[in-house]
Parts: sequence; C-alpha cells; structure tokens
Amino acid sequence: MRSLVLLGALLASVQAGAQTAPLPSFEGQVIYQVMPDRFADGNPANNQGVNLDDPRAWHGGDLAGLTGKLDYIRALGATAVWLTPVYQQQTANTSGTAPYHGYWPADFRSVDPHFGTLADFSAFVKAAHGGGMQVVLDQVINHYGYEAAAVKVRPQWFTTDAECQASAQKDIDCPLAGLPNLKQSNPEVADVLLGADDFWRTQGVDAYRYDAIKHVEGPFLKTLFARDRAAGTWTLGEWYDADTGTVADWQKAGLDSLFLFSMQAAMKSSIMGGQGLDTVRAVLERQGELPRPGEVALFLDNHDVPRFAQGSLFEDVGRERTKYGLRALMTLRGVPVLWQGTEIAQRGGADPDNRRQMRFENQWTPDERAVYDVARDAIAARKASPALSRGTLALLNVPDAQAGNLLLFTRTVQGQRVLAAWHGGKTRETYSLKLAGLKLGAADIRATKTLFAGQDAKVSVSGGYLHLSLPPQDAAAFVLP
Ligand SMILES: [Ca+2]
Ligand SMILES: [Ca+2]
Repeated sequence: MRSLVLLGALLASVQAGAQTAPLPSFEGQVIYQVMPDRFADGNPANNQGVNLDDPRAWHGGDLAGLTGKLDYIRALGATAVWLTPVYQQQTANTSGTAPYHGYWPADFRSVDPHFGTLADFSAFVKAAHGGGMQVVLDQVINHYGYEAAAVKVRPQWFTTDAECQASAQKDIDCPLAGLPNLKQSNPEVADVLLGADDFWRTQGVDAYRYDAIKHVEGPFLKTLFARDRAAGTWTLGEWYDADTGTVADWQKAGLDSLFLFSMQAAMKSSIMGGQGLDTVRAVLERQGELPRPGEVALFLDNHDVPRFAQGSLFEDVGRERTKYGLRALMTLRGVPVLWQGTEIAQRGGADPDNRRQMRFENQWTPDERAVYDVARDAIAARKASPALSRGTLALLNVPDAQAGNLLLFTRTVQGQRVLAAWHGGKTRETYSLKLAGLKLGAADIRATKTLFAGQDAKVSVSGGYLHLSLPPQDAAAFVLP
C-alpha cells in the first residue's frame, strides 16, 4: 500500500514535470542523412565481403570513415547527422542482398563489425558533439533480420502466420517484406526494444529516427515516445507516404516529428517533374492541422525512394532542378533533411540504385560542384535568417492565372519577415501583383535582392503592387522591411 502511494506521488511528479519541461525540438536544425556503408571507408581491415561492383553487397563504408568526413558535413552546413542503423546484422545474405543497409538486425545493442566497434561509435558521437552537431540514430523496432538467431531461439517473440491471418490490423501483425515480425505487446520484446533505446541514449545519441512505425503496435509506440520525451530525446517517425493528417495524428500521440511524404511527392512532381505548384500549395494549406509545424521533417529524397535528380531523363536538367529544389526546401517551415549525395544531384532509381557510393570533392565534376555550392549557400542563408529557420509560414493569395507557376509565402519571426517566391516558369518572368489581393501588408520598398548567393532575383513594392523579377525554375527569398 505504501509503495502504491509512493508510486502515485512519483507519477504525479512525472506528469507535473512533463507539463513544464520544454518538448524536445529540432526546429532550426538541418539534418544530413548518411548510410554508413555507402559513405566513406575509414578502415579497409573490416571490409569482409565487400564488392563495390555489386549494388547489393557491402561497400566498406564505416564509422571511422564517417567520423573522418564530419568536417565535410559541417562545411555543407548541416547541424545534425542521421545515420541508418549500424547495429549487428544477420551475417547471411537474403535474396542476394547483404544487410549493408542496416535494416536486418540480429542484435540491437552491438555494432556490426563492418561498421567498426562500439568504441568507434563513441568516437563518432564525441567528434560530432565536439563540432556542435547532434546525432540522430535509426532504430528498427518492427522486426529482426530474416536470418537473426532470435527468430529460432525465441519464436514466441514473433507473430505466427495464423495470427497474421486472423488479425484485423494486417499492417501491424503481418510481416513487412516477409521480415520476422516482433510482437511489441510481449513484455520481453518490449524490454529488448526499450532497453536498446536506453543503451544508445547512454552512448550519447540525441534523437531517434524510428523505422516503419506504421507496422508497430500503437500502445508500445506511445510508451516509447513518452520515455523518449521524458529523457529529452527528439523523435522522428517514418510512416511511409504520410500526409499532413497522419503527421498531425502522431504529433498528437507524442511523436515530435514525422517525414512529410506528401510534400516530398509535391516537390518532386512540381519542381523536378515540371508540373504546377498547386500540389505544393495544397500541402501548405493544411499546415494549420499540425500541432508543431516547425518540427516536421522535409526532404527531396531518401534511401527508400528514387533519387530526386532521377526525375529528369537528362542529367543537366536533373542538376538544375535539384538546385531549385534545394533552394525551395530551405525556404519551408520544418526540419530539412538532406540525403547524402543530393547536394551534388546524385542520380539513381529504386533501391539499391538510389544508394550509390557517395562521391566527395576530389571526384566531383564542375557541374556537381556547382550544385554543391547552391546547397551550401542555401543552407547558410536559411541558418543566417531566423525567419527562414524558425518563422511561421503564411501563404499569399496569388491570382489563379499565375498560381500554377508562382508560389508566394512569408516566413515571420519576432517582427522579421522573409518573402519566399517559387517560380516554375521555364523562362525568366516579371510579375506585378496587386498588394491588396495578396494580403501582404507591405509598405513601399525599394528593390531588394535575394538571400541566395549567385541568383539574379529581385523584389520591389511600389504604387500598390508587388513586383517580382524571377529566374526560370528557381526559388528565391527576400527580406521584407
Ligand atoms: Ca571499411
Ligand atoms: Ca509489425
């Protein structure tokens, strides 16, 4: 009885603390996503089974290599590194594919020898923190690898075919891609997964990216997110194809962030595909549904979808539209996430082609360097602007006749205001739009230049009109007085 009273008091104090402590936040951060096997090889001694000519084999990248490239990531402007899973994988291949990607775990608490050792992981975290960068670790909580020992040793941890057949929630209770499907409602399974979370937190990890949450039991997720929040760990969920409604639901359920796949699809079709900007506007019109719009993860591509630049048949067009996409991404409200190689418009179709070996400065063509320069400068402009980093976003009412090619919105924080202009037209255009219709509320301003380096874009306000001079297929940002 006494212990129950104490427990009650403890819970009350935890709840009181939860109400006053600030929520974990990544607003203002820029995340760089790395798949360590495909990034940099810092130790050839751990290259068992490496074959660079086989896209389904190990390629030899490791934690030592990643640590050695932190200066590269910092120079690009990222403030956090998300690495895909690095823990012990099944040793065998499945369907001719090695577990180089990290999503076929055999042990959630040790580092796969291909990536190095736990000491290498600690050295990486220490170096990242020393350089002012945060670490986001990918966590698999839905399954083990096909060939993991646990599948045979602990069959009670996994759903059976009969349970899958009988379930009304097949996304959750049936195997994802045939992978051994964990029962998070089994207390032993929950202990293993929650224990792994605590283990990596002790190693200094700042945030978790949770894989495939669409397929994980809801009550377990709520417990997981509450523990992370109490520990100050920022959480980012991957719900494949999530739209604003799904992101809103999970933010309400205690997750800090999810990837907004609907924005990725809209940017791909409009910016890379040359379709109208209406799809992007439609996503932005729903931002009011989000409890925490500044935390939402925004991306052009990742390791599960074809490369952004692949959306054009022509490499030069793919590169130019990637520049447009990078600048556009840096004007949005949320947390930009850049997948390794997108800063040089790396190409590639579906998995594993979208996971080609990363290439660094001494391997770049002048065209790739030009894309990198745009990425670096756009990130720098965002970080230098409190409005772009953390401001609220308000759409402007562009007349219907222009709305397909022109998207305008403001970002505002503490009286500072930036106007973002995305222009999908294939030629340079000058627009003169009535201020009254836009609801911009700006007084007359002289010509103001874009915040993005190397871009010829201008805005001015006079005689009740907003005048914009915009280059083709590009996004610009202007400080408004
Ligand atoms: Ca290696
Ligand atoms: Ca599942």
